[in-house]
Amino acid sequence: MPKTQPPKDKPATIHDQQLRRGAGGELHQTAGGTCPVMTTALGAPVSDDQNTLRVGARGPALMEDFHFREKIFHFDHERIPERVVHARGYGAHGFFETYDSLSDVTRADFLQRPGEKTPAFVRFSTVAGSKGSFDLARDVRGFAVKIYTKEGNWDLVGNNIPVFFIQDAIKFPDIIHSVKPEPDRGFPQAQSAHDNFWDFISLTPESMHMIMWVMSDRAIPRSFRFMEGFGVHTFRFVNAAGASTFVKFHWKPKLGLQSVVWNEAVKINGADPDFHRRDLWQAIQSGNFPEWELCVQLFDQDFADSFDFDILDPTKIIPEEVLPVRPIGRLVLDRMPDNFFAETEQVAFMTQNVPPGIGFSNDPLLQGRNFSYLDTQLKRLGSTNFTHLPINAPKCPFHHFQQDGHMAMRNPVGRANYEPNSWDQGPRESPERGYKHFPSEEQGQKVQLRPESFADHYSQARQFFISQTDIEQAHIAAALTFELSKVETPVIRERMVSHLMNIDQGLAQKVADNLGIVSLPKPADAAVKPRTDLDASPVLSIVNRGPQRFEGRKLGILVTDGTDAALLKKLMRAIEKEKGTVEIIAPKVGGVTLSDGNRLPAQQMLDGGPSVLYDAVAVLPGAEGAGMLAVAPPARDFLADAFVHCKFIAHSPEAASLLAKAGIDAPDEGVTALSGAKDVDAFVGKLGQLRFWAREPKASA
Ligand code: HDE
Repeated sequence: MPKTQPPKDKPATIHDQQLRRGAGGELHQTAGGTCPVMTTALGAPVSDDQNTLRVGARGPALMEDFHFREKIFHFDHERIPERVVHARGYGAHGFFETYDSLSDVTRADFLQRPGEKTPAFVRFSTVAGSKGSFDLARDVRGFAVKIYTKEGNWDLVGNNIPVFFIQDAIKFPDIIHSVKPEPDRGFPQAQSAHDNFWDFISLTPESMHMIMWVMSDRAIPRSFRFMEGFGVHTFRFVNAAGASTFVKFHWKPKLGLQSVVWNEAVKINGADPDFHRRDLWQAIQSGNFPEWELCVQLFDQDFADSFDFDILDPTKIIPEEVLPVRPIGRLVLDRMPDNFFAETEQVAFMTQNVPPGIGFSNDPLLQGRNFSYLDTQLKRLGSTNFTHLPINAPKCPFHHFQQDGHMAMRNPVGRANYEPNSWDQGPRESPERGYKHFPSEEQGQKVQLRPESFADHYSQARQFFISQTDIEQAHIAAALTFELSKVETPVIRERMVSHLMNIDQGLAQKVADNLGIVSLPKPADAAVKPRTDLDASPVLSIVNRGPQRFEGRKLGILVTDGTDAALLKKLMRAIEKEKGTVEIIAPKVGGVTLSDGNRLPAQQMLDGGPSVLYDAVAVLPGAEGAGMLAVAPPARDFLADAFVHCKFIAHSPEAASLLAKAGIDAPDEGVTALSGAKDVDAFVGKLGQLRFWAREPKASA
């Protein structure tokens, strides 16, 4: 045997031997134990995964080492292109349950039988940021739902905002380029607060309604679980007789709507960039399955003709007060993917995935999307066979003659790969069962023309603004001020204010003042005179429609050694009864010793668990602990932030001095001193309001 070779079954050196041992020094289990033998991708057993094949222990590597070559080759190719938009997303499995038969309006198979459950997968996302960006960007959220029906997949690829920036798909690359990092400098990441975005927007009046939504609290949701979703476009339902009904889709969260405030969002991004995905993960893993109702607005051509705006214009809504929504089923998310990449990353949503009974309108944005999504999947997933991936494949039988291509996993079996054929093999079309496009009458010249009926860009922007509470209006003004303050070119800021003049004079004045614009510009030229007669639509406000319960929310309790065990227990029980969750924050993550001598482990250490991670907080130090917290900056921030973010705060009598240190000199009704059990009920009774908004004008002044 040549000298350079180790003895057959033994590691060469003591060091080499150590490499094969686990952290505890024990040998990894092998064939005889629970772990399977490692193999190459082709199944050859691997004997050494610590060392490349070399000529001697210190010699050059050998090309012959196929295991090394295969391992590195595969690693080098682990990334696929991220989505051009909606790159950062998080998905979950669940089901859709039908309430009533909708056979009168649609032949969609999954909407025929009350109580029927159909498997579903949902991916939530931000739009602008790259895959590794943070969750609390001010941005639209994607709300893409795939329902695996027995007659093919239905993808409702929606957003958490019911309108869009543009009216024609041809402008999509422009709006997206403008919001993405500027091409010369490569920043900012996941932010609309920069010149290019506001330059494009200020030159695109049709975006004004969407801008009101994006500058509102809708763009900084507290969690995916507390967001609405919208199909945005007008779609069609088609019934068995071939009759069509227009339909708009809405997802309504069972736990109600909730957002964070901007100062909080900025801090959450530092404290936990994965705040939204962690929230969904924790909710589902703990059995608190998030749920939404699918609601529809159904209408016919007569309604469309009589409505104030064009139902094909994706920058307009139909207010629920004008056309009520009807719940038709519920979506429950009850299972996380086994593997993020295989499912959430590789899922391919496409607006053109519709089963019989659901069809399209002529909305020019929807028509454009129907082209785009197929292209993007080919680029991203690399093969026409992306439908073979389990997450994308239908769960019903399917038969066709498509074949070959990269990574084909299924090909037609038998001689026939075409039809008609004489071999009596393969599938045949079915005029009865097959998808039929709605035969709408269309005529006209070939033109590149924006319809006159799309020309009103301000009236619904104003309607959205006046539908908000004072608090929410103030947030919109603050968001516009923040964003435009990051715009370096004064003329762009002024141009935006000139648009705001057409929406609401007060808003325009406030933003101008905040930006230091001395004299108000002229209102922007409007193609159609903005209307001021549209009634407010109170359902558009988040604050107006609070859930009045704490269910699904999280209380952060800051404790120290000596915390009153009985009080803590009472508080934790009360929150549990409300179906909320509790997280314990302590000076050390190992926990504290309570007043009764018991140890309580913590989930966060003080420095890692700021109050921005919670919906409400309680600060319950013991006497000694209170003194220690009073000189700890993170404890002061914990309280000061909770106060400024209008959270409900409970505190033990010992924490009074800490409140003063945090600048809370005049505790209001949102701050509850817990001196006994009855105070716990009073505190928990308030939590359903989620925030003590009455504090905000003073606290943020
Ligand atoms: Fe998308 N959009 N989009 N979009 N969109 C994509 O498809 C596109 C639009 C939406 O979680 C891409 O698979 C065009 C409106 C969601 O995987 C791409 C236009 C709405 C997702 C694409 C729009 C959406 C996408 C990129 C203008 C709300 C994420 C990756 C006409 C109703 C889906 C991909 C997921 C993704 C094109 C406008 C929602 C490039 C051309 C309006 C939720 O195909």
